[in-house]
Amino acid sequence: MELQTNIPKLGIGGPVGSGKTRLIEVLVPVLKNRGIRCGIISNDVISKEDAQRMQRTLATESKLMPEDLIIGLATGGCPHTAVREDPSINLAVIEEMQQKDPSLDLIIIESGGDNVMTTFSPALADYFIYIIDVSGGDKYPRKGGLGIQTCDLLVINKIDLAPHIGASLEVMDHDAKKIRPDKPHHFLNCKTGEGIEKVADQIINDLLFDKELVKNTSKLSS
Ligand SMILES: Nc1nc2c(ncn2[C@@H]2O[C@H](COP(=O)(O)OP(=O)(O)O)[C@@H](O)[C@H]2O)c(=O)[nH]1
Ligand SMILES: [Mg+2]
Repeated sequence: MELQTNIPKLGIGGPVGSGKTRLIEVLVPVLKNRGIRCGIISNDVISKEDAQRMQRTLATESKLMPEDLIIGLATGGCPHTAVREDPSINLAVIEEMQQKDPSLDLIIIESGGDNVMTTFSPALADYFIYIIDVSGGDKYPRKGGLGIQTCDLLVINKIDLAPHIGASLEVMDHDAKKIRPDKPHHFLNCKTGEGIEKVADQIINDLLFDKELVKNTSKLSS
């Protein structure tokens, strides 16, 4: 069988607890509604807890996708290595997934949590989302870091917590624009899903639409 080697690959990185897994949980149903079928790889240092959680939330409970298209990788060592320096294990899993289901449209790869320095190898991810949350205060975007500065899309999550933390979304918006003048950022509340349609639109526009791989997709409003 011929492999669809050009399958679009979306990398998601960010600090521990910023909402990487939760973002995937709210993104997959929205993409599915638009005719996009996803496979998921979740990298973590020692556990496969996140993959097991998504197998439950996205497969067993909601039947949104087959359980065997959600793979957990316990990578050991530094969380960056498996997605940046040596992505070979992730690439092998992607090849297996494509063999299992050649009609997949998108692979989502969650990186292990980091300290703002994650980036993905271009061999592994065609599009890179970095997700931070407001709970560390509104200083986060302006302090920068490789992930925040180089990602294709910056997601600022947990906006529901901003009033409790005393974080100003206006300041975060201003600083994100300043540090990434030509690249997008979106605010998100993964608890309610507020903002997820904009994130999905951005991914479709930037990663999928160009490649003409969006099937049965409602036309994006321009
Ligand atoms: N209040 C609130 N909690 C969130 C939001 N997004 C994620 N969480 C919670 O934050 C915790 C960490 O999320 P998770 O997706 O596991 O983070 P990860 O370590 O980056 O994968 C979980 O308890 C989530 O339920 C959000 O938008 N608002
Ligand atoms: Mg996670």
